[in-house]
Amino acid sequence: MLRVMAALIQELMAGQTRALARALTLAENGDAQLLAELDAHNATAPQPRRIGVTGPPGAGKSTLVSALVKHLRINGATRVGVVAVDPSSPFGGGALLGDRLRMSEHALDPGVFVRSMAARGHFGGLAAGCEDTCELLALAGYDPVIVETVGVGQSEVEIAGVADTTVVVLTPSAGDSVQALKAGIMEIADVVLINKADKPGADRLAEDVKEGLELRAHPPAGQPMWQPPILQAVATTGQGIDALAQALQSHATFMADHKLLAATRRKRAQARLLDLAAAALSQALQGPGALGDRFAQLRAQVEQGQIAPRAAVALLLQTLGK
Ligand SMILES: Nc1nc2c(ncn2[C@@H]2O[C@H](COP(=O)(O)OP(=O)(O)OP(=O)(O)O)[C@@H](O)[C@H]2O)c(=O)[nH]1
Ligand SMILES: [Mg+2]
Repeated sequence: MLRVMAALIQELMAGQTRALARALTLAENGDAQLLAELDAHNATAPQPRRIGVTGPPGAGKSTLVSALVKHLRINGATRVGVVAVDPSSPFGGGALLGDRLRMSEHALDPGVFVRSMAARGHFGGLAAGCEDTCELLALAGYDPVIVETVGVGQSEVEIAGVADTTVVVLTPSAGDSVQALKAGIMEIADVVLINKADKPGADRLAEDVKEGLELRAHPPAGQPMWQPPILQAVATTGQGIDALAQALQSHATFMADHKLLAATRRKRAQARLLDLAAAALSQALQGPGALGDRFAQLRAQVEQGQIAPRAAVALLLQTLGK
């Protein structure tokens, strides 16, 4: 079976789109052999740039990503990958119709691959699943990989963690800025893009965002500080996309100049370790084996009121410590 997976990885690395699609589905279903094979290759593979695009529903993220993809393709990117993540949708594997439609201008371009992901499944959580998807696209030679995430909230912030550079998209519509500031998404922004600048209120929003960014935590003394640019765009016409591409390049250069990319990726690996360990532990607690047995025993005691949940956890940790 492992040989089958090795062959599949070879095929996707050779540029076979069908092999890539199949591997992505296997990864989403948590196929241990495929994932082991992926890890083995990943250890040595070069990691392409990852761009996160995030913001409230309907802000124009997909339209923007589509325009950016077009720009990148015209300017020399041979393969651009897009992962559209919707934490609120239970459907995946390309069921997000809106994204499909808005990306359809690239449907005939073999240099563009679009994958949709949803909340369902994903051992270790959606962020961990998204990481696997990005890594498979990387192995298949897609560079950069762009991750679009819908929503404002914790899941969005977590998924933003898979990117090297995060673009926060806002619109002049009422409430966006307030919401963004509240949900702490200013903290994750490397570039703030005010889309729908054809509508009134874009300048006003830019002012609010500027104030919001000034409240951001500063890095430890002596460490360089990146100032997120605040851009305006009209994704539907392509206005402002050049400036966005330039800002992305500037951020990449800043990261490289100050050797921040490796640190960012190490931090990402740590977060991933925690996600995967927590999921594995949870699985072990409910499965067969010594840990599962001990947990079942303690659960029975809690059920019968012989012991309090917190005390049971203390005992469980003792078991683990041995
Ligand atoms: N007026 C105007 N409309 C825009 C602009 N960009 C996108 N839209 C429209 O806004 C709507 C939503 O665009 P999408 O690209 O699907 O937005 P999204 O953020 O990806 O949406 P979700 O993925 O559902 O959160 C569409 O009708 C777009 O045509 C813009 O710059 N100006
Ligand atoms: Mg979208």
